[in-house]
Amino acid sequence: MRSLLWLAAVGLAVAEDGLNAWLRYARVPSASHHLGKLPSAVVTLNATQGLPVHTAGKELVDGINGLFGKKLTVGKSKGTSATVGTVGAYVDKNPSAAAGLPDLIEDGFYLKVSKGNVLILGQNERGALYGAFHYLSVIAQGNVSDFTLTSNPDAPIRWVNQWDNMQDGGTHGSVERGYGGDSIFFWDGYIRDDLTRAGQYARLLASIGINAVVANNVNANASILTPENMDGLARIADAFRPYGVQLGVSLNFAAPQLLGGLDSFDPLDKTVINWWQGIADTLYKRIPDMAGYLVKANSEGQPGPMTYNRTLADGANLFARTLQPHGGIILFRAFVYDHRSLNQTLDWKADRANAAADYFDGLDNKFEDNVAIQIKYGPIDFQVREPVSPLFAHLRKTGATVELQITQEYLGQQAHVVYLAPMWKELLDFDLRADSKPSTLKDIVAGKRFGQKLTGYAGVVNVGTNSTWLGSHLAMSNLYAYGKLAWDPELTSEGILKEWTTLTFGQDKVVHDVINKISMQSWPAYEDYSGNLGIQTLTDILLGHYGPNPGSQDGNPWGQWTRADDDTIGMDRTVWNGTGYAGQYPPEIAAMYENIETTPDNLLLWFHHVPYTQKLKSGKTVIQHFYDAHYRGSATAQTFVTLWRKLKGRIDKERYEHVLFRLVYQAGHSLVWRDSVNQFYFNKSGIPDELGRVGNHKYRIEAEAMELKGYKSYKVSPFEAASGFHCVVTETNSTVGTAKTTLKVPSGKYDLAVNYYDMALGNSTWELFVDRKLIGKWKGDLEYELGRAPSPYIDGQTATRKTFKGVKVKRGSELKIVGTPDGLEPAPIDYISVLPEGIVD
Ligand code: GCV
Repeated sequence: MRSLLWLAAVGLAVAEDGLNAWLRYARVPSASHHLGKLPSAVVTLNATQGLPVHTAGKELVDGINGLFGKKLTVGKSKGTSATVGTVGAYVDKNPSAAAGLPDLIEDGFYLKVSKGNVLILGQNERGALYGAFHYLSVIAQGNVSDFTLTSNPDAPIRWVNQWDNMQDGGTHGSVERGYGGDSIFFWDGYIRDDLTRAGQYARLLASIGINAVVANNVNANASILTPENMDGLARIADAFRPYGVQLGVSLNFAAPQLLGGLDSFDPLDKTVINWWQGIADTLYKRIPDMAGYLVKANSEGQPGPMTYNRTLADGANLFARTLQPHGGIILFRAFVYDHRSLNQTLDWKADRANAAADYFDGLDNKFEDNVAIQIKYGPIDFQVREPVSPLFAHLRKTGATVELQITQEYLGQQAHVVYLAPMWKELLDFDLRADSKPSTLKDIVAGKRFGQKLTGYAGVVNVGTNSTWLGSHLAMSNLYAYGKLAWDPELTSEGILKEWTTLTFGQDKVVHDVINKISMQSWPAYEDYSGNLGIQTLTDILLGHYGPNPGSQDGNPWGQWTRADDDTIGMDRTVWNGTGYAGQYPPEIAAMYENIETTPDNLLLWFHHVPYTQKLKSGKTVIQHFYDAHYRGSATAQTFVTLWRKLKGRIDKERYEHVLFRLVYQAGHSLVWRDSVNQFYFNKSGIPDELGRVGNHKYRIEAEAMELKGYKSYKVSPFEAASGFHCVVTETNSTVGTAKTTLKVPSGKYDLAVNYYDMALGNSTWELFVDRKLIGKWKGDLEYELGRAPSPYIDGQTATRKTFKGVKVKRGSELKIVGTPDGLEPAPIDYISVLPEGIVD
């Protein structure tokens, strides 16, 4: 008790693990001054335990207690009150009030705050809960003034997709592209017994307006539909229901065969249709409010209707018809392409980017009314920069949802801070000029442009059992922003961030300034130090999609090609000479991308194949832009650490240290990115950096050039993942290695940066000595600290930097690293930089 009082007195939050994210309800400054402006009681209209209005009442009680220390009574009282319920229930009790109420659409809410009385009305129960969360968010930001607000969602579909597997193991583990731990829903082939986290997740999602979650991976395991697992799904739906979040299910198209024992999964086969009808009826019996299905078909090895020469519409309609009696909908994915047959060498016109429009053209009026097409924002796959998918302009009758990715698959996997709202805003604001009329993506997915009813947003989130949900506290601003933009795409990235920061970290201006600076610079910085000018992110696309490996894009049928050779780079997607992709856009946009002069620099290499010496609008050549951008981006990443350090003592230690650790790691890995990408293109093009930086690192001592005992030189592949293309590894997996050198620098204080490889095959130990004094000792255990895809290789995914600041050395000092291997990790070292103060290289 004493310690609790003490913590309250110093005003510092207790250590926070992130579980409550932005719904912490932490005490606001000067809380006691505001009590008079808050309600004293909560009155819930039409509240049934386990449904959203009831939840809204509970949140109001808990929220106002936490935020202000005011305990609300429940039920009518003489004083002020917060009344929450549906419009219908309110008007039943107060018929005369009906005329004064605004028009609300599904899930919308009306909020009126006046002298401590609060009226929260939802068009439906969910809307009432959204209104309650909105009110709590406003007061949590310290605003207790009177206001009136009518808020309707921009689009009806605001879903989250989890890519959770039924089982851990396999290529992708418990959550495919998940970096925050194991699935909160499934374990060992079944639905978890304890679904507490599912309920907590639904709470967070409801507070940002998300109305459905597809819990299982689009690469679906048919076993999700066994009777036992359908019972389990019903339990997930029960955990979601108090928050108005509906459950959606991903299907495996071949389930009739894989699970049902039929000899076919042909969507036009009567027995197959009946089988699926049985599944729908069974599911709805267990989950009457199920949202519907999500289907990935004929893509990346998944089965689909094309196996039987049926169209994608035949496939989607099969499910649509089985759901119609129950009111469910289908989100059918446009991410359809063949990853096996594309041939880069033989076919200049082959292009994965063409696939979606090619497959869906001609089908627009063939889909049932309860089908919407779910389209990734760009035509390839969640890259750091892609043009908006042209398919959005093709579907006029069938509704479209835009698929965004909150889990940072190609964008640093939550080990790098990348605030994504600015990227999403650019995409949503992009005007496709369909029929030469304003046709922004946001208007298309709101159904405003073409008038479809079933439109909206799908966000791939992939939270896990980690208490931070996504594996990083700062990454949660992306989830928050996703929900907010799906509700209202007019909001600004900075506005959303400010709100999230206040709710997550409080009102300290310094905290705000730092988080704003880091976040708003993070996407441009990441783009700078990864793939530039629309060449794609350049992650290793054959392995974890995480670290740099530009060479992995080409020479395989995955179709993420860059067509980089010794002189030229970029995909020619023009109509006149290339793959014709540019021609999939409406004429004004097609003309812009067709012409190199009017193609924006940031998408130049997406649309055009050019020499490295091609001049950009900035006046720089492509290759010099690569070099400069990589130096600029990685330099920005270094500043994130300095900025964050200002927050020591201003936020709780737990979150401060967690974020600091990641930012230090990111700063180091941004240098790995910089050097790998620059080295790769320098080697290819042979064009030197005008500023002489690339390949020249005067502060570096290559490990392979040191005096080695028990260590040997090792040629790294891909070559650019090591400075000097080599590192050192211990001679055996059980013997210690030593690398020594005599320093030739003037005596003084230096930062010693050791670049090493932290593979997922063991936990080697490294010890750094100067003149026999131990400077530092660390383990290769990042696989436990960072959720990013683990790699067993010495490559750009595992390359890591450890820096020791301000170390005293003398001219002639002996610098020594001792590496003790562990498991299959041979304590690899790339190089050591001896850096004068203020220099990072
Ligand atoms: C769920 C990319 C990802 C896959 C993902 C796929 C998809 O290829 O790397 O992990 O599969 O997209 O969106 O279906």
